[in-house]
Amino acid sequence: MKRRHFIKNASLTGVGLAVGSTLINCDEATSKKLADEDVKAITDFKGFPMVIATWHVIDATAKAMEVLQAGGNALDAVEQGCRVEEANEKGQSVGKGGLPDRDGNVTLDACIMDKHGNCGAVVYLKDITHAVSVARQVMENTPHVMLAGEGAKQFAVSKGFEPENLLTEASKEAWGKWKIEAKYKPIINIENHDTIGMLAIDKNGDISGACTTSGLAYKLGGRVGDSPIIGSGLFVDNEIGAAVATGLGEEVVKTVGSFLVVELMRQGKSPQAACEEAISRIVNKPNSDYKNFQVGYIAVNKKGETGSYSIHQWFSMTKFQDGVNEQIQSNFFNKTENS
Ligand code: SD4
Repeated sequence: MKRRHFIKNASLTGVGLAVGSTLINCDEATSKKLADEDVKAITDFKGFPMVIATWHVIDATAKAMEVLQAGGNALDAVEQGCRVEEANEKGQSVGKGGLPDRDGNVTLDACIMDKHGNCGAVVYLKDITHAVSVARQVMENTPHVMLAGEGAKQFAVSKGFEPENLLTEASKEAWGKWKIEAKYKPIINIENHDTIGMLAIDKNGDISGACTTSGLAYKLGGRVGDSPIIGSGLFVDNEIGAAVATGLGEEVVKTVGSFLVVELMRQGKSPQAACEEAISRIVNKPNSDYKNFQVGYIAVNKKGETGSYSIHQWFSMTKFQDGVNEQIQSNFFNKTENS
């Protein structure tokens, strides 16, 4: 396992103090815009720009950082970062090469959210690799938030996206093997929990996020998970922070997980504590079946502090900050058995 990277930058403490009133005092935070001196402290913070993502995706975070270092904004960074994994055919849970539903259709879900709280999403998108970019087009070029299925595809084509077959030979073969028993069972921590959620803070201290997935392998045709649902799979509040989820989407949707994490940060919790509380809402439900599924959250606050937490072991976050791009293993809830 790689070394966990702790932020030890003295300027962070300064930023923490400077923006502390906004982040810690719930009443003020909900009603007040950042003061000028807070904004200055944030933009002076050496830890920005920064990017975090779910799972081990250092090529994706490297791409996002390249955009940020070139002066790009957080929105461009998360879109470009997610596109790296969407194009990676070896990743069987995102974009091209994603595992299909039980009928053999690869269907993609994605969303994006910017510093103004604007958002766009696509669900059940077929034949278009870069779902995250279609989601951005929905946000920027339609009066809507979400487009689904055939309408989403037609919209993408009208914007110049090329339709292509997303079912690779490897995923077709995996589907063929699955069909022998055809049992639907979400599996903990394999490729079918490899949704890419990415959160970035640019040099101005502004936050954006994106999330893209082919959803759970061998799902029912038509099934949509948490990943394109604003508030569930992703939420960004530029005054507070952002969060993104991975894992069994049904459980994330039921607890509106990413919105919950951000609201907990608004109430003064650290990103780490907020992720832990959101997981505790799932595992502490009466009759929770949490031993049989995984959910993981990552979060960042306005100070650039991060957190990640999951139900089971082996969830990880990739973080690129202060010149270090690395995978960080997440702490997790279920310590009672090898998960
Ligand atoms: C979903 N949250 O569709 C996604 C699954 C996931 O990698 O994380 N896949 O429920």
